[in-house]
Amino acid sequence: MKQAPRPFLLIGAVALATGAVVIGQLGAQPASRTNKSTTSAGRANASGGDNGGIAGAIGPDVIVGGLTDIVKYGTVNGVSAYAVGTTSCNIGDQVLSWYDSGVNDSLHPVIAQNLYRLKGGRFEQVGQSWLKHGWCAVDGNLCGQCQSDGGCDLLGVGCSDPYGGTLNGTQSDLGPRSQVNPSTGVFPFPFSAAPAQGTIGRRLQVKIDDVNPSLNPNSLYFVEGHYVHPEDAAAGNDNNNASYRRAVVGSMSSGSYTITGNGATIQQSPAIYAWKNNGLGAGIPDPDITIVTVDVPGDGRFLVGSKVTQIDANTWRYEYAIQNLNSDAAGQAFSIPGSCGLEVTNQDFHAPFSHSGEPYANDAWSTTTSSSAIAWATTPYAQNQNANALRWGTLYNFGFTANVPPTAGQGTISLFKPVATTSVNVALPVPSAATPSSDLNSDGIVDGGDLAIALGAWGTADADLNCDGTTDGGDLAVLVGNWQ
Ligand SMILES: [Ca+2]
Ligand SMILES: [Ca+2]
Ligand SMILES: [Ca+2]
Ligand SMILES: [Ca+2]
Repeated sequence: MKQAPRPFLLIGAVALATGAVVIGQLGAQPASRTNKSTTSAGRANASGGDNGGIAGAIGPDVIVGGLTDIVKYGTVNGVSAYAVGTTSCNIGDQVLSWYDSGVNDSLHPVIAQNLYRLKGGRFEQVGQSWLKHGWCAVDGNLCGQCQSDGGCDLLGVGCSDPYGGTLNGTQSDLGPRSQVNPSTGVFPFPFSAAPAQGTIGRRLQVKIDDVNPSLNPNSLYFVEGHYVHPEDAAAGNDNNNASYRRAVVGSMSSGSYTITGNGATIQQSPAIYAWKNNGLGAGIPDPDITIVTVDVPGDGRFLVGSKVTQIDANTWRYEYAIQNLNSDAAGQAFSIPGSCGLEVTNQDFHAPFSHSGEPYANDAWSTTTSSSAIAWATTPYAQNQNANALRWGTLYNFGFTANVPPTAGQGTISLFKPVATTSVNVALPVPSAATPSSDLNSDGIVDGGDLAIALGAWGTADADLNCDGTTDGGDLAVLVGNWQ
């Protein structure tokens, strides 16, 4: 007879009954990981997509089978706190350790909870929690037939284990993300941290203005759960560890807005897939959004989403979102190729905030535009190891408006930590090469007004019409050639 679960685990079990669950579908694309373990080869279909993840599985393989109840805790200084219930499953063929004491006490999962908002075509992360440290895995059947191991210290093959929202919001069980290596799944335990602030400390924090319905009309929200476990990582099974579910913001009570889950948990899908799958409205995919994965050799995975929208005859909006799933190296910069005639406006950036004593900075990335690149960057590792790098479990946004339509190209993510690979390239839609307009004052005609500007810019790049880096007689020839 199996060990009786602690009574409050039933909270999660009850919530589960109302949470519809879908086994691996809708664009779950955890392609096999070839850079860490040869045993992962051939697992592309085993851990996602169409077959529910059982056949061909090798080793222990934890996933988020269900995102259940969402608990709210109130608001302090404009920041509201929540916790999201998560039910894990072991879809592998070996048991998964779940120790929280004794010599193996760090062989258990840590659980990240995140909140995202899809608003005005942009998909942003607006909240993140510290990491719930797991304890006591029971023998549920959410993801199939559980082969009971009879105790708390293992998650058996095929078994599921629920943590209700109140458990995932227990402040004393929440440790910092900064002490976890998401690539290896290794972390110290017990974790070290200053005492938690009352009400909101360590929990999933979101600025109340980011969920206020009157400030965010026509917005969709999504919660995400993500398990990190050293055995799952060692087996090369850690690219399927995040799942998302739509969430709906309700009414205000006791100082914060109610948020509830809505519809199915989309298993083995990092939240960035919610952008594409709901890009034209709830449940309506947007074919113009592309999501691609890029793996850092020996490290972890980024997912990059992009969407380009034509605003008018001569204006396009470029939106990129990068989710760091489990790269320990993290991202330091992102760049898109530029061109001589490219005109960029409204270049911007968005990141969720770290909190509760995590050591990371929260300053915005710098933005630059030149004829060679449109770029964003944070402080290099050599200058500040706690700079606002694109760390695991977060999604950052990069956007701009340009005067040319997109073409197939390549963006570059520069890595933050000093690892062998300094950057990775990713195929993306990027602005096509632009030819400078001779209508320098944008009045619709090429004439003396533009000539005056060219003469005033002599020796600088400000009226460089032939893309040689300066303004001189060559540019005057171009301008005169376009005279109207
Ligand atoms: Ca896994
Ligand atoms: Ca068990
Ligand atoms: Ca003109
Ligand atoms: Ca020139």
